[in-house]
Amino acid sequence: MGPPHVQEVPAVTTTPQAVRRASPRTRRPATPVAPDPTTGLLPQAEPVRLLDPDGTPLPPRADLPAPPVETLREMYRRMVVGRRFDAQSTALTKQGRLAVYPSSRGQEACQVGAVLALRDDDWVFPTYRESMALTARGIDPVEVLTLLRGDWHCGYDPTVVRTAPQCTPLATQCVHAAGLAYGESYQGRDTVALAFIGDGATSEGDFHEGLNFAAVFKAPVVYFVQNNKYAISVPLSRQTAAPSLAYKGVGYGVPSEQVDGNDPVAVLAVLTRAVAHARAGHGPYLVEAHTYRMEAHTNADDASRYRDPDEVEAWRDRDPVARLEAYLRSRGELDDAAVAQVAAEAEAYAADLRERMHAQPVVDPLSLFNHVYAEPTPQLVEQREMVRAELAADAEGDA
Ligand SMILES: Cc1ncc(C[n+]2csc(CCOP(=O)(O)OP(=O)(O)O)c2C)c(N)n1
Ligand SMILES: [Mg+2]
Repeated sequence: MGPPHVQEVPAVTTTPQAVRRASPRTRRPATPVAPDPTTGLLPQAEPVRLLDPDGTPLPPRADLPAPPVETLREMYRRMVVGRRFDAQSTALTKQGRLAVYPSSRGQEACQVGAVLALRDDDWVFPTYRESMALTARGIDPVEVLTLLRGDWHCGYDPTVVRTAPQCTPLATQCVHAAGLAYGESYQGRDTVALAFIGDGATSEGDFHEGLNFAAVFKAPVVYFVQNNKYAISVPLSRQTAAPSLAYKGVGYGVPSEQVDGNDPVAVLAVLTRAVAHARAGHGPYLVEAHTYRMEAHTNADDASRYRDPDEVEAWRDRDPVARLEAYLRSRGELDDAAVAQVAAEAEAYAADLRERMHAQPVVDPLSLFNHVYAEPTPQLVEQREMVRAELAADAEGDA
């Protein structure tokens, strides 16, 4: 018998993986790919920008409708008037008419953009830095500056102008905004609350508690961080190791975006989208605007002790007012006459403010004790009585 017929083993031309795929017995079900839970929550890697620093428009974006040009013209007007108001307020500190003034020069796109993204019946929760936003909202500038003159806790009626008192304790406005927005939606109204906050204040617990509460209860709040690079003398690099402050939203399930805060068109477009998100019932939204504080923290601070003048100069080239003006001029929406008219309006606004702030305020010292609590505490009643007695003794001494 000859040797058994040995069938030649064919050369292996396929990989073991391919064999496994071909064999029904060994085929494994494809591992399901879990959806990325951060989808829609993380900001873009780079801040949104729609205008170059010289005002040249960048390609339009399908996901971000450009604001109407008439709104941009109005934005320009309010930014110019706002800048003049800001300079006048700093001057009033030097004339002894204001105790202190925190300037927002350089942050005009954020101050005015936030106001224009809202309806008049929405609520604003400002910090001490937002005097310009408040006047841009139409609140009388003397009423705005009453707090900084030290005459009264708040010069305007928050319920009438739908604007909370300016907060000096950092980040407390974040929880106030969450509570108000939740209350409004609970009562079936579609009001949105926008809370301003600084870069430094995002380290405060109240910022995190506000975000968390708003996210869990879908409160319609826009948290708007103006990252102006400093918390008094503390630079951002000593404040956070996060890739950007907008990344602080994801941990709470809050969608966020970062935007070039000196690009007025981008600021308005991003905030308009954020407000629409909140109003539609999707809960809070976090926006971080990258901007710069051109002046010192307040008139009482010397920024040259901790800031390189070259850094300040570099930001001067990104001026938001000049940027919007250049853009509107290039579109034929603004000419010399219109620019002069807005400048004249700003001068008249400042002159009126000066005149009224130079008038001696009439303040009742006892009003200091009003509205501190709904019901005054025994200590307040006692202190009020002490002040009253002292005033009476003074009056007797004068007589
Ligand atoms: C709870 C609390 N801690 C500290 C302060 C003192 N303080 C006032 S302003 C400020 C810096 C805040 O910086 P940032 O949040 O970046 O806002 P910016 O002033 O730059 O607009 C600090 C520490 C305060 N007002 N409240
Ligand atoms: Mg800051």
